Amino acid sequence: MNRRNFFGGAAMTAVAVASVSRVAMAALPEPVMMGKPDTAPPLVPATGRPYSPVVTLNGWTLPWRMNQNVKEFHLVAEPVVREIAPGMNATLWGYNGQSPGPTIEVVEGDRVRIFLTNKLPEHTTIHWHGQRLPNGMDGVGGLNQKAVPVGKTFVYEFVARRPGTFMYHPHADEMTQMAMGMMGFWVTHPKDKHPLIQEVQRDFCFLLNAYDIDPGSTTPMPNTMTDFNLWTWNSRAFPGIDSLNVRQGDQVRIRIGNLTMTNHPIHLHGHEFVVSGTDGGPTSIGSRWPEVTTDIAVGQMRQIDFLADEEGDWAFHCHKSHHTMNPMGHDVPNMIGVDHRGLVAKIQKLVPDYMVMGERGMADMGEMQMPIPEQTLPMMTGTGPFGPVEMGGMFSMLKVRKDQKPGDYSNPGWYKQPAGTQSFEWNGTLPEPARFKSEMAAVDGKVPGLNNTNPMASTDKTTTTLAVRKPGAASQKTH
Ligand SMILES: [Cu+2]
Repeated sequence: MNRRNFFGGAAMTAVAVASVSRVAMAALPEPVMMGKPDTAPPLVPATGRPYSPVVTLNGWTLPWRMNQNVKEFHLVAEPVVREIAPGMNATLWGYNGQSPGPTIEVVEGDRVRIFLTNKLPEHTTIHWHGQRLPNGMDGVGGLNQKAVPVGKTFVYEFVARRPGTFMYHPHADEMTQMAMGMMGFWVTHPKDKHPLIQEVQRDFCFLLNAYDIDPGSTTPMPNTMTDFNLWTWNSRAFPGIDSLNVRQGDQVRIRIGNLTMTNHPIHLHGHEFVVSGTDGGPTSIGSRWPEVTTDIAVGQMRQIDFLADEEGDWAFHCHKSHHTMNPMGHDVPNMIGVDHRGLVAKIQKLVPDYMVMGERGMADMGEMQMPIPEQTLPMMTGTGPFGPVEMGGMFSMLKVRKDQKPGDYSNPGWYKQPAGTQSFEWNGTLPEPARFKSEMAAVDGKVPGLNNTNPMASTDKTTTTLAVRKPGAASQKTH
């Protein structure tokens, strides 16, 4: 094995752990570390069976080495500093330099060996959520194995028996270790064409996680059960979450796992998707129906598939509005409709920094440059091409572009809407109705289950009269 094979040809900012002794290193795969919270390009496999790799949102895939037909990975459990969004670093626990840990990608039938080195201040284990494996490899401390003591390295070894969407996390002092960010994604690709697993052009994955970090501090509070103030995807909060950038016409898959304490209805704008798989495996074709929101319960994973055929910048977010907020959004008294005039000046005599929040709703918060403690994200901070997006937390965008090159995951910038297709202020007149004809023509025939029922599409080119359909054979065909 040489270093070049080990890295699989991927360009990434990886550095070896210096403190592991040279002797120990000789037998162990060199642990690969990540120094940045960026979305790494897909890791195209240089050894082993070929597959179409995933892209981990604000994450990366762990390189492996082949050792006599065994895929060997090395995970290092350790304290890390994770940038939640520009302006806020959190002191978390994770793997190989980041929280979550790196994504592990293997192929159905692969024999996998994972070395786990414990550099935490307490013991740990790893549970391989969703996998078929020997009982002694399942990673529940005390039940399946002794926990891995501080400073020791344990080995997990099993065959990746079924293709699918999985995750890994400790099963020792879970409450602390998961609250501190210890988790990672696992994808087992099918070894052959699979009747229930469609080939896709883009395949994204991320974990839902949440932290309770007091404004001004950096370490999460592990005792919090429900009242979290940072709702994150792969330990990032908007505007720190990268967009999902695709080419128009791509078949897209997004895999999501939930390791928070509550459910998250994940919602995609502009498209319909199907749930093509769970951590239990691919769903049967007959069980799939179109959705624009899918609820992901605690400990569940969902894999959604869709055709990205609508150009634009489409919001993609948790539909719980409190989950698209950063700290400062909670424990604020309700001031909507309260008129503070006169009162503020009086209070400011006693409390010079006093300011009013929310008497006209909270939208002012999106623009307000209020002083907040260091290492704290404003409640809603994202800025779009038309002003504040007024969201934080579990929010990102699907960016669909005609000219995005195959395999190019870079951010194309803001979508340039065609003239006359944006919501506008009504001033008593309306533009020529003729404008709508081209839009209707574009819609015509595209809505599944509605077969050419758009009356405007069948009018001639110069008038906009509605074609009134009479009851009869024609109408029966359309319903
Ligand atoms: Cu949510």
